[in-house]
Amino acid sequence: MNNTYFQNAKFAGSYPTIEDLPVDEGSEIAFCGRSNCGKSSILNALTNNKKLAKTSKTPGRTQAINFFDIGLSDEFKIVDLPGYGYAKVSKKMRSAWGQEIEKYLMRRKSLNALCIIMDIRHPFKEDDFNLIDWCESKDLPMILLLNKADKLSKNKISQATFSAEKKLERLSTKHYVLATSATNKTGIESLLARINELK
Ligand SMILES: Nc1nc2c(ncn2[C@@H]2O[C@H](COP(=O)(O)OP(=O)(O)OP(=O)(O)O)[C@@H](O)[C@H]2O)c(=O)[nH]1
Ligand SMILES: [Mg+2]
Repeated sequence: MNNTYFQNAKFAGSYPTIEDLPVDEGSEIAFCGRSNCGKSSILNALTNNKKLAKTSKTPGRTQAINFFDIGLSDEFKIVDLPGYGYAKVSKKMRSAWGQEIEKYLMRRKSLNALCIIMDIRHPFKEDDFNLIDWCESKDLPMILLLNKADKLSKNKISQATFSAEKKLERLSTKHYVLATSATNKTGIESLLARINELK
């Protein structure tokens, strides 16, 4: 029963700065990753609701800290963060977002785990490693997604998963690697199970 879609998920608010965030209680999993890796699409896949979080072909779609009440319990939320590494916004904007995200990550006591999403074809960029190392330093559990798996053959997916697991061998913090696709739903059941476990 644990792996059913979060069908009762609801948008719970959008916050441009951390000063306005809902009270820091309960538990949250934050979705992080480079712009365009599919954070919002994965959230929609988990909830079986294509309209829940706004997605776009153009990187930089999500521009605030967005909270979703997932319907598992009153206290548990998923937080969809703006992507990092998006070159087209001005440097000033980039650093302003970066600072808000950083403040959220550093200060939020309810943050229970991170779901770090990467494009399976271009994983482990410097920003991704920074986040992974930061989780390791805080002993914060992480779920690492190799997303857009529909773009690769089964064989290549296995290779990418194996190679990711190898890269993360050194970590002592709890972590999981999953190949996913928001498009054809590969790995979504496993992700539901992991979120249920870490919530
Ligand atoms: N083929 C494929 N495309 C995907 C997948 N996930 C997302 N996309 C596409 O990638 C683009 C970006 O998806 P978003 O979910 O908006 O990405 P995001 O990480 O939320 O982006 P930002 O909000 O800009 O940080 C969209 O065109 C999606 O349709 C996937 O698993 N497979
Ligand atoms: Mg988004």
